[in-house]
Amino acid sequence: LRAYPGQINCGAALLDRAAERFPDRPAYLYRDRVWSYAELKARADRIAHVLVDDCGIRPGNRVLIRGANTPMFVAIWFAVMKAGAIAVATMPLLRARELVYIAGKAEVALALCDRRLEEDMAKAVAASDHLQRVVHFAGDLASEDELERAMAGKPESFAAADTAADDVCLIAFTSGTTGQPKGCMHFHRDVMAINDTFCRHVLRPDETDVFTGSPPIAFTFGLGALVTFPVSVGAATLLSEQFTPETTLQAIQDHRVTTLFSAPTAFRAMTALAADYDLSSLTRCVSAGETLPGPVWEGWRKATGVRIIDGLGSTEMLHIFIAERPENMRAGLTGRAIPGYEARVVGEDGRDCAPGEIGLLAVRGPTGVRYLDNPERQADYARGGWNFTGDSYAMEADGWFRYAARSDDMIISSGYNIAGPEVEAALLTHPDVAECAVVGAPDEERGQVVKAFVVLRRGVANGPATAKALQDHVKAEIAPYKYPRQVAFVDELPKTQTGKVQRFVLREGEEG
Ligand code: 3SK
Repeated sequence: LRAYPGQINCGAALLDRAAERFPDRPAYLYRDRVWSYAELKARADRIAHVLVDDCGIRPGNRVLIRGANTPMFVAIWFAVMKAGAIAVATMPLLRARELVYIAGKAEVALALCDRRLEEDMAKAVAASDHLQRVVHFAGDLASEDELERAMAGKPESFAAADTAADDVCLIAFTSGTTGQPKGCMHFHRDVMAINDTFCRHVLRPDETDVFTGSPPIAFTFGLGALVTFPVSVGAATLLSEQFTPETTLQAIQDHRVTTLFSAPTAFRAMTALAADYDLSSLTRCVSAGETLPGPVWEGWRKATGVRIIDGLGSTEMLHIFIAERPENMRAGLTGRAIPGYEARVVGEDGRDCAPGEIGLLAVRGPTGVRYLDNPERQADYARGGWNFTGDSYAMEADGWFRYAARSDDMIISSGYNIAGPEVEAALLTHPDVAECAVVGAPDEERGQVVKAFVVLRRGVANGPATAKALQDHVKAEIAPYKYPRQVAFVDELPKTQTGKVQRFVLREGEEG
């Protein structure tokens, strides 16, 4: 891993370098517009002037950004970095109550908001003790807006704040898979490090690549995928606010996309349609954020010839720290610790587990957890210099990691340890199952029993006969003791804004 200087500004280090090396290459494609790197930099610099000269932003101030995946969002993010301020990027679907919570926790006074999302922002400002000012921007580039007008008179160049490598530059909020979102602070050097680890060693892109994908930029998976990774090498990125399986496939064909980031459910949906499109440009596909079931991995490989990189990352660690090059990827395995990171699997007593034994994943490297104002969670996640991510894994003798479950998703039934995701993967191989989530339900006799919440494909009847067919199917696919003794049919699964299933909501429902 590169050693970073004591003073570094990640916005300048990434964007100014790309604009210097590749001024005329396309940086962002959006609707019918193409922004070159020179244009992206000029916009980011003008916005930085607006932040500093007009809004009084000083290094260390926090700026909330509210918008969908648009080039304006990217320019604002770089402007905040270059001004030495701290970006608090928020998902577009957040409602006023959630914005008030985040603004309060992160102590944010200024927000930049896409005007298409102003309604909840206005309600949040009215209800917040912290938010004082909102500057609107036209994320769709369809009109002259407040920010565009303020930018008009500003110089095209901005001297970036002289920030320390260890200055906080972003506060990312977890998506709430285990309850209330928690703020995680990251430094300028952390943003540099994700490019020098996952991007450099696993993706290995260059300026000729074309990136696209569905994760929101406000989610750190999307921030790396669609902002820092492509900009670090001068590649082009296609952004869209709303990707459906069809529009994503069409975009890959039309723009000769090489590098796609998405989530397991989307890969599954796209697999069924892939034959109708020319996807021959694709060389890298990355899935993260949720467990990638083996059948989805295999289905995509058969349909496209591309082996999905199933990365393990977290908001606490900023990005992916276990993954593998696509040509090495093996079904059912996540990969090895990315160069720069170390990972091990330990038992509840802190000793290292034997090869193949399931335990708690611990990781350390250039990034790590720094919770905002949450010493209890900090002490729980960071122990003895290692980050305990809350995932249960086994490490094989060759250093490859095999995912078992989120530690909360391990089900103990009659003394058996059953990983919920394994049962989910088995259910997903049944043609009637569209989506499912498996949790432990309390049971007097067995302690817990395996319970499956199933969303059926359209038109499939949800009676006892279907439940029995699914149970028999699981018994035939994996060790029969793992079959779901209870099956509940639901119209949809509870999910976070980043698309992660909130199994804790299902579990709490069971516990009453
Ligand atoms: O939360 C996650 O699953 C994740 C995965 C990859 C990169 C970043 C994140 C937050």
